[in-house]
Amino acid sequence: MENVIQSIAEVCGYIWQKGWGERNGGNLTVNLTEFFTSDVLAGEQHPLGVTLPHIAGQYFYVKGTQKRMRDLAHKPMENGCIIRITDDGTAYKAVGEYVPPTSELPSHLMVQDYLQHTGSAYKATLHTHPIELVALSHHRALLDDSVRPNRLTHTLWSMIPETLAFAPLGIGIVPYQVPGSVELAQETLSKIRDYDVVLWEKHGVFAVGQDIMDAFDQVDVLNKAARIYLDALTYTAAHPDSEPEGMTDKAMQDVQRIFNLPKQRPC
Ligand code: 2HA
Ligand code: ZN
Repeated sequence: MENVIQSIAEVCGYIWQKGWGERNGGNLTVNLTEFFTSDVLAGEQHPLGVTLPHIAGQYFYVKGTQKRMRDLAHKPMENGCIIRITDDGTAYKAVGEYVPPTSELPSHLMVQDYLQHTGSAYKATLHTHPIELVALSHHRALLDDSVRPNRLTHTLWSMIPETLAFAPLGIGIVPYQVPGSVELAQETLSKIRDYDVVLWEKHGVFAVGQDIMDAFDQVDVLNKAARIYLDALTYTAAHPDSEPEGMTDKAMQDVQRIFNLPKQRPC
C-alpha cells in the first residue's frame, strides 16, 4: 500500500508542476480494498447522500477538501485520508486520522461504484484542471457533436500518432455543471462508460485508470495534443489562410490497425 500512496504523491507533484493544480484545484480517489484483509475499525460515520451498493465495505484513499496538490506531493496522509464505505453503502468512516474529503466526492465514488459494478480492474479516479484542454472546452464548435461527431476527439487524435495510440477511447464531453454537484457526478457517470477521460466543460477533466499514474498519463497525452493544436493555431493567427492540417483519416486508420487499438475499456 505504501507504493500506491507514494505514486499518488508523485502524480500530485506532476500536476502541480504542470500548472494543473492551482490552490486546492483537483482531487482523486484510489481503491485500496486489496490491502485490507480484515475489517478495520473506523471512526465517526459521514453520510454519502447516495447509496453505492457495489463499493459497500470497500476502502479508498481520498484527497482532502481544500488541500493542495503540491502539499499532498510531500505529505499524502495529512492532505487526504483512507475511508471505508459502510456495509449498507450509504456512508463512510475514516480509517485512522480523518481529513474531510474532496468536494467532488459524489463524482469519484459514483464512478468507483460503477467500475466495481462492471467488474473493472480500474482502481483510480482523477479530477484535474489541465490548461489547454480547458481552453479548448470554451469553443462550442469543438464540443458540439451536431457540427461533427466527436470533433474534439478527432482533432486531438490527428495531432500526433501517440494520442490515438495511448488514448484510443478519445475524450467525452460533459456539459457545464456546478462543481461538486450530484448533477455533475451523474453526467460524468453517463460519459465514463464510453471514455477513460471526460472533459468537464469550462472546468477540467475527470479520468479513470488502472492506477493513478495511468489516469494521469491519459490526461497528459490528450492535453499534449491540445497544446500542439493551440500552438499550431498561433501560426494561423499570423497566416489566416493556413489551418493546422492534422493527420489524414488514412494515417489514423493505419495507427488504429497497426496498434490493434481497443474501442472499449480493455478491463
Ligand atoms: O478540489 O477542483 O472541482 C477543487 C476542485 C473542485
Ligand atoms: Zn475542479
